[in-house]
Amino acid sequence: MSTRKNNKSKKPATNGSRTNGSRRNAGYGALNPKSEDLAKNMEESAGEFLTSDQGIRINDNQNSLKAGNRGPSLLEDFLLREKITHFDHERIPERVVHARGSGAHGYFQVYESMAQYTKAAFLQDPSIRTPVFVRFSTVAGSRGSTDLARDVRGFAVKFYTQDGNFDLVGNNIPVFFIQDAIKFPDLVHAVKPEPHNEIPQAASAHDTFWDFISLMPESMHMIMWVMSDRAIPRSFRMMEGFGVHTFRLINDAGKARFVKFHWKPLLGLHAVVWDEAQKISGKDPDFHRRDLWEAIENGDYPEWELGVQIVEEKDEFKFDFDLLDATKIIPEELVPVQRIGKLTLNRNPDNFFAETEQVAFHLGNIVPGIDFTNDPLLQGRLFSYLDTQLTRLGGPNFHEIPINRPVAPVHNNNRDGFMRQTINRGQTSYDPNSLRGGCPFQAGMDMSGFTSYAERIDARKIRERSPSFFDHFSQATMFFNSQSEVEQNHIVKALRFELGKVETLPIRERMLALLAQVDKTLANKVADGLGISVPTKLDRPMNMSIPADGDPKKFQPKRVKAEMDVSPALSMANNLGDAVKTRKVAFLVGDGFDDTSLLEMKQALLTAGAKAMTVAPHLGVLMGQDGELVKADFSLLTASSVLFDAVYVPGGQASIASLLQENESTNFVLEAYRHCKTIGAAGAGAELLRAAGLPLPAITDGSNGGDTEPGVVVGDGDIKTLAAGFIEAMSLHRHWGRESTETQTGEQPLMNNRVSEEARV
Ligand code: HDE
Repeated sequence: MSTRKNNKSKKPATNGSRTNGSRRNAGYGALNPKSEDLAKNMEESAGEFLTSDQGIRINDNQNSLKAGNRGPSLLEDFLLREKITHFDHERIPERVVHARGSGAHGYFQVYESMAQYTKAAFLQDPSIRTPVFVRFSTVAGSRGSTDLARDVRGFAVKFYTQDGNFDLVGNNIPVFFIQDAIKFPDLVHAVKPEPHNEIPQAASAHDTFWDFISLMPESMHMIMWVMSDRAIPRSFRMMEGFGVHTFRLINDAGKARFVKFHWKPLLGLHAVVWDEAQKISGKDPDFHRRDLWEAIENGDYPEWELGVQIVEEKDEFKFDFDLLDATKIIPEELVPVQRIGKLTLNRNPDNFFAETEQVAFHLGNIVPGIDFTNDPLLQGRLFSYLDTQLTRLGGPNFHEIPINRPVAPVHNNNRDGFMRQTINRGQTSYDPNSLRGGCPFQAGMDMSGFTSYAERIDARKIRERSPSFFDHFSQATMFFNSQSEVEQNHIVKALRFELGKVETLPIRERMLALLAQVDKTLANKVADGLGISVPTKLDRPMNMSIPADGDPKKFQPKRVKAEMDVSPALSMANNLGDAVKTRKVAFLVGDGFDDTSLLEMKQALLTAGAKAMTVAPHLGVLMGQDGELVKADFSLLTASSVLFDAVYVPGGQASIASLLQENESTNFVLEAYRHCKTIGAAGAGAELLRAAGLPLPAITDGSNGGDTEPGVVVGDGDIKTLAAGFIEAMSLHRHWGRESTETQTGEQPLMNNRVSEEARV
């Protein structure tokens, strides 16, 4: 028996706590085959010796090997060299787009069999939970950039189905900037930091982006979305997801139908305000990442319903837009979204790099029952996603990385390459073969063998865009018309901000000319903010993306009579959902707080599913006037109102007196007020609101601010009534009426003015 074996049993004593591992492992197992699969690669150090990568136990991890204690280090020091070499190579290239992201594990379950439409195995049986890994992201910023950039959010879902991996690589906006993949590198070069000085980080508000956009009228629908509050979500958990392109569903009989995929969040759609977003970027650039992580750790599992819009093949040309054009939506009022199942995220990754960074999505990962269409953006993506991983993950074997490998078995004749993990046994690695009885076999269609949809194509090879793609403005106008007055004002302000950062005047002017094609009032409002006027003459040719010998007239945008002027489903205001559950309320308290007003409000919020957190002049423990002890979760220095959804100030003279000694406390409530959040105060708490200069409601019976000040809830009596009023006010998410008294002085509310016929192209 070797000594080593004996020694192995002499492990350092531990407190026996492998709690983290066992708690997490408790969730693994038969319920989630992917988690079980990942567990094979897990490493836990608790109770283990420190070793080299070769398994040699290390005795001294503090000193390199030297010739004498003041002498030079020796080349022989294999431990030093191994450690430093590994460290030197820890980084891999970040994603060329969507570099900044956060992921989570979960599962998907269909509500009832979709066999009528698709043979996809994971859409057949409501009792089956298909494991998923989801990665949310921003697009333009680098890996370490802020979560709160104004940007599209990626919403990529990898389904580990029994028939192989299906990746739905979508965004939180249902359309895209461009129609043809050949323009993607141009778009991305334009939005990324400018190449000469690498400024600005994670921002579209600069010349090159707007220069490109001002010459690409097809981007106008998308621009309306990214200038709207959709581009500054309150949380990943509160945004929609979209597959963007039209895909196909194919059933067992081989019948195909067109489909658009949607994710509908059960918590509703919510955003922050732009000023808040910019402040969060400084106070907590990991705001969305932290929000997702904490929600899952707290057991508040984020949920989305999967929706489908299904269009019969015979209806392909029934719409006034082209189903293959990714700058168009199918309005929900035309084709309703059927909710067919639910996605639940219930486990945080164990290791960011191994899972969230190394996950490789690919639009081309589809399973029998789902297929592509000829959308030219989709077609280009089919090439890009595999290709990009070769550089990012270093070779063709990235499908073997644990997070990427399917739970379905893999057998083929692909071989070798950098970092190959699989040990393929046997003599043959080709097909057909006789030496292995022809294995691995091709699978018949009745055995889930994938066959591409046999779409008939009879065409000339040509570099052209279909004229059915040329209406660039109708849906942009429809989006703008569908927004509430507040949402429209936010679009105006966003455009003023973005174009205000553009230094080249002709770019601003070209953008105003394009905006006028969407909505004249919108263009004029933006122009007012920029101190210039909307050009009367259009900068022609409006569309610069014409072939060198193409006919400029043929390539100009043209407006088709839209079937719909307004689609109420497009307004976030019509999709509030539950705005109380999981929301964070800051309790501003000092020593001597009123115990009842703190405890009863906290209880009421917890019952409603919200979170209460104390923010105090100092960290440590605070004592109430009746002796209640509470821990300060944050000090006024470590927290900020922008990190909370609402603010509550319990009573207690001494508590208020100590808060009033800190400027931060009045700033806290004032800023929350400006960001239209619900603010509540009990008893003496109202003094803090008054000191901050907040208008208080005429009534102080604890109801929701009445008509005078919605969202400011003050009570000097029963806390239960106050709590009910406070929670009711929170359920509205924000009290936007406050905005009209600010900054927009003298401006008329935006009406749904369409561009007059003459002004249109
Ligand atoms: Fe992507 N996109 N994309 N994209 N995309 C990538 O793939 C690309 C597009 C989307 O969390 C890259 O692995 C092209 C539309 C998401 O890992 C790359 C075109 C939509 C993610 C790539 C598009 C998306 C990516 C970079 C135009 C919404 C992040 C790293 C034809 C439907 C996935 C990578 C993750 C990532 C190419 C347009 C969504 C370079 C060429 C439209 C959510 O392959």
